[in-house]
Amino acid sequence: MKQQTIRIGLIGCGAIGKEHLKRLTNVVPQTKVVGVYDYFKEVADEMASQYEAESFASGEELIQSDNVDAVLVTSTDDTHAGYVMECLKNDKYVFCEKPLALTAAECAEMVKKEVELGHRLIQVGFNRRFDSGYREMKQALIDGEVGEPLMIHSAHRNISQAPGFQTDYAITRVAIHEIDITRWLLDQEYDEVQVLKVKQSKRTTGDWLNPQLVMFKTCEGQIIDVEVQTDGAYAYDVQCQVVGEDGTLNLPDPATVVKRTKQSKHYQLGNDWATRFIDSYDTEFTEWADSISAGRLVGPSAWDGYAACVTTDALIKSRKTGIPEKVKLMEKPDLY
Ligand code: ISE
Repeated sequence: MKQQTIRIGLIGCGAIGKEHLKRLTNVVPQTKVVGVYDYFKEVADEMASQYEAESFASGEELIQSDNVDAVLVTSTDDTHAGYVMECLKNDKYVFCEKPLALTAAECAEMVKKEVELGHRLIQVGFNRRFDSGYREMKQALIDGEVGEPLMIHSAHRNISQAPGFQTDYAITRVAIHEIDITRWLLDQEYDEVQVLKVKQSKRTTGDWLNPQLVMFKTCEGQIIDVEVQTDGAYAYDVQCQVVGEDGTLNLPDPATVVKRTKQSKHYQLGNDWATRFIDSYDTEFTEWADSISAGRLVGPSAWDGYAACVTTDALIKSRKTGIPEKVKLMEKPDLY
């Protein structure tokens, strides 16, 4: 049976928005982008004419349109909360890139509203949950292949940042991926978190702290360390090793040709998130569309977005106080 097309409205036509626009048009079979909005009207108009979509005068108008079934929010972080709340008011599915909001209080509002509605509408863009390597690690943990997981060592290294980058973004935009993926891998919430001050890199080009060492302790006492390098790294490199009672699990590097030449052996590492995690985005949106068609969202939820935001707040506080800070979550509603 042919599935019904899901008509998508896109808010925010920057780099990631354009990436997803292509994906929803060329990769995901059951979606069609029918409307776009961007703060810069000429950018939206250009995308609209390229993809035969309507250019809307505001994000709110796009959300309220009867022609739009589901909304994709890829605008600037400070606008996420407003658009997501508007989608909830209009009972529309919304996929929001991380972070779900700038504050935990705004995420809590969304959770409350969804609970009132009695069904999930929000999915958060934690794409790593759709990466085949992380999925294999999760399955190995579920199958008990390395026994009980005891700790995780991880690294998130970037080559450079766009102008305007700030110290906090290393937590809210970068380490937020590890905050989510380790909660998911271990199926645990965090008890406390900390940022440790470390020697600074001379390769940092902007006015922000780099690197930062970020630590999480789960409610069961497992420790996770994350080396966050936001500038000057040799490649875009994401590492994750789970240490279990009976063995370890390592996130695989992306498969590329191994070259043996000039008495050496090497292979190419990527330079950014798009090259490293491209397949995970394809799977993320294909499964999102499938779950909408099935009438039941299963991807990262508003609760996950909320838990991540409470954790980033505690980490930012810890960087200032220098001590571990508690992660205080509200009671988890049954909906999640
Ligand atoms: C960036 O801010 C992101 O949003 C990407 O998802 C992440 O992979 C990258 O490392 C960050 O710098």
